[in-house]
Formats: sequence, structure tokens, C-alpha cells
Amino acid sequence: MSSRLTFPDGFLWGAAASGPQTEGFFNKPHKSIMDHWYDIQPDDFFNQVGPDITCDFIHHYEEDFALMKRLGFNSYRTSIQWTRLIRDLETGEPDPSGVAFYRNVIQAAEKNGIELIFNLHHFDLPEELLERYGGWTSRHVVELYVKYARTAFSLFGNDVHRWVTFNEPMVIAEAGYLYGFHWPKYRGRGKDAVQVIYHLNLASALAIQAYRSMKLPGTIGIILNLTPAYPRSDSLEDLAASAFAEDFCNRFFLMPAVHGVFPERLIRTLKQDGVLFEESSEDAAILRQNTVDFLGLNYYHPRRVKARETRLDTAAWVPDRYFEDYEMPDRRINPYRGWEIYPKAVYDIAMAVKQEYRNIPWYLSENGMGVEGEERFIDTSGRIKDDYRIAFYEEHLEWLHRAIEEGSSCFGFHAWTAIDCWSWNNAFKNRYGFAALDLGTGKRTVKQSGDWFKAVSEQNGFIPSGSN
Ligand code: BGP
Repeated sequence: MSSRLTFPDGFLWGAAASGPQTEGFFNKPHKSIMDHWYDIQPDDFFNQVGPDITCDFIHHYEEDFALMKRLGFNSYRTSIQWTRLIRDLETGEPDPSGVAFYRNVIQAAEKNGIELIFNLHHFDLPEELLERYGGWTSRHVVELYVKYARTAFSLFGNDVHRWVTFNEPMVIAEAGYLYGFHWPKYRGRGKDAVQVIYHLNLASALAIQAYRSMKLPGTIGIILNLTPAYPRSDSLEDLAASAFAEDFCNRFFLMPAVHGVFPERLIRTLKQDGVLFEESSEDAAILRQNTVDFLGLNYYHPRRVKARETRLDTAAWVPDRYFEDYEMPDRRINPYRGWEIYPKAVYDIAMAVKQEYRNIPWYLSENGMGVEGEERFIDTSGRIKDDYRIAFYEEHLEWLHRAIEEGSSCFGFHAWTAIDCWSWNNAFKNRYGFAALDLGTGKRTVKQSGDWFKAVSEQNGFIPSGSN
């Protein structure tokens, strides 16, 4: 008996990417913090490859959407670059060439029967706003983001029907203010990180408010990197550590996005520690009244935590004072990215959404496996035989399917990514695509996983390898 897994009707099959990781720099009126970072510290990027060309999507979008159709996609998420669409950052006035480009993108997607999901922000703050105002620590930047969002909605809101306010906003705080792996590369600035998180939540709610006030024919959500915090043991100390990590890393965005309030226990701790964010009196109502229509949840790896055992290397307040990462022995690792592979977390996430977040409609908005040196796996027909990627996706999809059978309201699966794309720090070191990108010629070649995905999408499911 075959054990075919079939997904709900209308399920989204496709992939995610972002403007800064695919488009290339050409003709933008502003630089993002990532462009600026590369200008001044190119050694931070693998082989010194920067964000200037990436996939050159700006010149290849037509062929790329045709390729996505060939991969069986019915949907694709990318982001608008604030630095490309907006000419005047203070007023939100658009740049005509940016407008023309995104209109062309919308048309090319439509021509190929691919539903576009537009995200407004993928770590790519205009550099001038960091210089002038201190970036997301500034409330003025929140206001400028809302102007940008309004411009984008009014230009494209009748054509694009699913919008996302932010991709992984927690990364902006973690990478920029706590652990220093994205520009501005600050470390240990916990109080600033808390203010940034607050402003990102507020910016999302205000953009949702603007979107709804414009009576557009679509829905709007947020994409979060939900990394479940699994405790090392059931000891009270480890459980407390994982509860704090869960509150800070996940619920700090999930609660306001879905329930319109911040996690109470976390707020108490931040208050006690003297690092609570500054807010205005009208904010609570804005947050309460402008929750999301749907969630996108990105999942790559779990977070394993334990009670702190080592001393912190900073006297400043950082969330890590309440937990420490735990390296579980015998964990499965993707050695190229150093991330643990734990597919069951997809099920745990889905059940958490069902039980704690009113089973709000959600989709798995990123999942994938970055592998270095994939040219090793080219077969005699010239194609990369990435069966490891197929196995990775099948395992995650099996857990997702099980969650759906148990009532989770998941409406889609997006892989990271369609065509090998550029990444923060790692540039093109690890490849994630269903199609390989030749950096010399720009040629795209479908991998084995691309054919597999097409079949999955066409059949709206698959028979897992190993079952018969
Ligand atoms: C996610 C980001 C993406 C993408 C992906 C893969 O967190 O939303 O932008 O880059 O991770 O990670 P990386 O490129 O660092 O390997």
C-alpha cells in the first residue's frame, strides 16, 4: 500500500528569496546597511563577494519566473528593497525606475501563473537612516518605514494580494545589536536590542493599520524565524532557561503579532532589570488592534538551551544572562552551515501555533539546506544530484503533513530557495537553490531537487522515499 502524503487544496508550493540577495545593486537611489558594510569591510564576506550583483535578477527576472514555472512553483516570496523603491526617504516618494522594475516583476510573475508575496523588509535598512537617526532604535525610522509601506501598498496593493511587513525581525536585533554578525555589528547592546524589537513590532502594527485603512484586496502578515527552545533537561534551571529563551527569541514577536500584547513574564523581567523599552501612550492600542492575518514561519534548526554555566563576557545587560546555548551530543548537523537538522521541530511549531496562537493560518515560509561545493555532485548529464536536499525536504514535509492531519492550519511550503542566491557573510559559499547559479556566466541549471519539487507540486504531495 502506498503511503502518499497529500496536502490541502490550494497549498502554496514555491520558494522564498529577498531583493538584496537576488536583484543586484544597479540603479538604486540609496545603499542599504548591507551594501555599506561590504563597501567598508569586504573581508567579512566569503571570497569577498558582495551584494552588488548577486543573481542579477534585475536583468534576469523574466527568465527566472519562467524557470520557477518549470520548477512547478505556484507562488514566490521576495522583498521590495526600500533602497530601490523610495527616492525620498523622508517623504516616501517613490523612484520611477524602482517602480518600473517592481511592476515588471509583478507582470512576469503573473505571466507565469506565480502568486507573488511581497515582503517589505529583509534586513536591508537604508544606510542613511542608521547614520542619521541610529536605525531601528529611533522612532522616527518607524515613521519613515510606514511611509515607505504606504507607498508600496498604493503602488502594488491591487496586484499583489499577500504582504509581509518584515522577514525575521529578531535577526535585526540579534545580528546587529547582540552578537555582531550583521551591520552595524554591535555586540552586547541588550538595551538597544530591546528598543529595536519594540520598534519593529510597532512598525509592523502601523504598516498593518495603514494597509487595512487603504481597503486593499489582500491579506498581510509577518515572517518570523521560529526556533523552538528545547531545554537540555527537565531540571527547574534548564526549564527556566528555555522559558526565557522562548519568551525573548520567539514570543517577543509572536505575541504582539498574533495577540497584540507582549509576553507578561518577559516584560516583568525587563522592567526589573531596568531595560524595558520606551513607548508612547497610544502604542498599546495600535498593537492590540493591528494583529496579522497570517504568519510565515521560517525554520532551519532548533535552539537548544541550558541554564548558564559559564560567565558572561560582558557587564552590560544581554538576554544571555538567563540562558546559554547547549550543544547536544549526537545531534545531526549540516556541516557546511553548522546548523542542527531536526525535522520534528516543524511539527512542534505547527502544534504551538494551533494551541497557543489561535491556530492562525500560517505557512512554512523558509526551510532549506545550504551545501558547499555542490559541483562535486554533478552527474554525467551535467546536473547536480542533490539527493541529500530531497531527503532533507521530505523529512520536514512529512512532519508538516502530520501536523496538518492533526488540524494545523498550514497553507503552504516555501523552500529557501529557487536559484542559488547571495547570503549575508557567506555570500555564495553555501548553495540552497533548486537551480544552480554559475557565478561566471550567470547560467541557471536545474538540480535533481528541482525536478523532485516540480513533481511534488504537481501532485500536491509525494510518496516518501522508503515507503512503498
Ligand atoms: C534566513 C534568512 C535568509 C537566508 C537564510 C539562509 O534566516 O531569512 O535571508 O539567508 O536564512 O541562511 P544563510 O544564508 O545565512 O545560510
